[in-house]
Amino acid sequence: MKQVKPVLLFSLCVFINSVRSDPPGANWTLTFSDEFNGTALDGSKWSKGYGWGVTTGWTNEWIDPDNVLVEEGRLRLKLENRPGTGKLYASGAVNTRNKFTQEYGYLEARMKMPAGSGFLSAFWGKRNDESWPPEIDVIEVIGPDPGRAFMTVHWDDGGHQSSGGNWAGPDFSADFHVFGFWWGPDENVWYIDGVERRRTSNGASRINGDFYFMFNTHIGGNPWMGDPDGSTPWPSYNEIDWVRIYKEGGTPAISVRRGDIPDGVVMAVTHPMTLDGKVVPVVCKKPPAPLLTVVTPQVRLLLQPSSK
Ligand SMILES: [Ca+2]
Repeated sequence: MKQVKPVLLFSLCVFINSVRSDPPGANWTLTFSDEFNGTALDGSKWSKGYGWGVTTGWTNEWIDPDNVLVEEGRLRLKLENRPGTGKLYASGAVNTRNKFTQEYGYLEARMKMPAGSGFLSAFWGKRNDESWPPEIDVIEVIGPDPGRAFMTVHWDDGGHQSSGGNWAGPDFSADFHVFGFWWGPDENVWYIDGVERRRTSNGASRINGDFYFMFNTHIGGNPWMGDPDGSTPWPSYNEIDWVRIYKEGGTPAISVRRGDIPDGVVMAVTHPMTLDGKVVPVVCKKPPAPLLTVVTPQVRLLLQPSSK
């Protein structure tokens, strides 16, 4: 046992290996990740701007490459009250178009979004060929209501269709939180800090193709997030600590040693894993089980990918 934290009155939280989250469900292979530990954006993974350019037809920001910063171990998208390219506000955005694409899998990022009238911050994806819809919104947070997570999918079925929901949680502008999305062919599931917050099968069969992925903050021009006003703080930042994308398949993702598990604990495993080097037979629920697996009434075991 490497770390024990009390999380509830009678509970312990046991972290094995590093403090990283793990995609729920079956075997997963990491296909894309960025910890943003350097001093500049990794151009082999990302381009600055949106996949199609530096502006949108429905918002009032323009993407200035100088507003895409990698510092303090984070990707920081700087938001400024500074006009350019026919738009009112300077913002940052990054995308993986033509550099990384994937169909289906598990997407996860640790983010802190800015509060303030006019901001709409997102982690999302669409087809690499720019056909639209479909679209996946792993997470959208609007600055005027930063304690609410919007989770939406869009698809085409004789016209644009969408299925959205939201969850009122903590102030997502106050601290970092982990936003996860299971993209399956039959169902889509959203997780926040490892807890399932939404699932729907609506449109799932039509949300397919090679997608690329983006982080950005739109600014103004739409009633949803409003326009910046005198209370909007400048500059503000949309911060991304890390992003990890997984694809189903491969070898068991989790490996633990018996000594890592407290004596007397009966493990109710919902993840493929090895124990003392032997694969533990498990039944993977589909759609997936929650990330946090209750092991006993007294103990929760947060299973982590092994780096060994
Ligand atoms: Ca980081």
